[in-house]
Amino acid sequence: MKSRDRLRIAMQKSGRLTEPAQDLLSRCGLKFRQSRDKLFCFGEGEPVDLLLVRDDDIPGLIAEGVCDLGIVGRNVLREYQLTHASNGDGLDELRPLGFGHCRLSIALPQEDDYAEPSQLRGQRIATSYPGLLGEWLREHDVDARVVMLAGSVEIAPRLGTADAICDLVSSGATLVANQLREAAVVVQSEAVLAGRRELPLDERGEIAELLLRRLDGVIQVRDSRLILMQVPRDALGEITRLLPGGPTPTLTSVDGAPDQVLLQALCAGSVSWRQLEDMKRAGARDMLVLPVEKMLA
Ligand code: PRT
Ligand code: ZN
Repeated sequence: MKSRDRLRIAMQKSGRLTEPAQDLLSRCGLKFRQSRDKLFCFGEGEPVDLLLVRDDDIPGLIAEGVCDLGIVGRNVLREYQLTHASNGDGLDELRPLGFGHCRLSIALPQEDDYAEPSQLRGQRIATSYPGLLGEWLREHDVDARVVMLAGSVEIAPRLGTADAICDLVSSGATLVANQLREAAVVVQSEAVLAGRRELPLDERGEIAELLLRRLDGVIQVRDSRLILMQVPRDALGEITRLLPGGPTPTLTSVDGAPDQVLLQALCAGSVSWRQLEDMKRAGARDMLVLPVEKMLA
């Protein structure tokens, strides 16, 4: 088989997104043989191979056709699109993946109050995201100076090289440790599946579509629970209302107990003890809550 009959996915070699990305692909039924250089992993079973790279290289590899898909932070993808206009144009966020959540935010020294964007006028803002910050400043009609730094952005105000920063935040602990306060959110980010706007028209396109369908099946049920219980028919209305997420339950009659039904429902999100206890008080019994692994409608 020619190499380009196979789909190639780029993901982060070692970092925050590596483990959840691997987990997601394995839930989609993809298995990889790890090669000795650990840069290229040959896919067993499905014709899908992995390229393990730095996250910053992923959008470029897709834009240049070296890879077909990539798992990367929205922050990295959008920054590439903004700073590589001709190449970035053909790229698209195909799916949000629900992990690697963070935000790109502007932060100021703790002693500075913040009320509105116009305060940033004339300030020096240090960032590794000049594209995204520049776009935000234009949208808010703020003329500020963007100071490009590759790393350790958070110490720039203390060093006196900037008045403010624009960096990724998740818990906020790094900001606090550097005596900074979050002032404005520029982008809400999470890991996304990136690809070219047009899927390839050959076999790779078909494999990509198969993968997207599996991915949807995994994402859709990732936080879902299947709930099973026996319910008296006359309490059905009340118990259905108590089901978290308002799903439409499937009902099955119980042999020898015409006043009872077996209720089965797929609930989005977790089901708490309290919710179960409320349903039990309303008459439900033999309740089971099960995690869901896959779904194919
Ligand atoms: O080597 P390579 O270039 O591949 O890795 P990297 O060091 O550039 O990336 P990595 O692994 O740090 O992050 C990969 C992606 O994870 C990012 O592009 C984001 O999409 C996402 N992500 C989620 C984060 C964070 N959360 C995060 N907290 N990326 C970075 N951080 C950093 C942030 O820059 C700051 O220094 O963590 C610190 C803040 O964390 P808190 O919890 O103190 O606010
Ligand atoms: Zn990086």
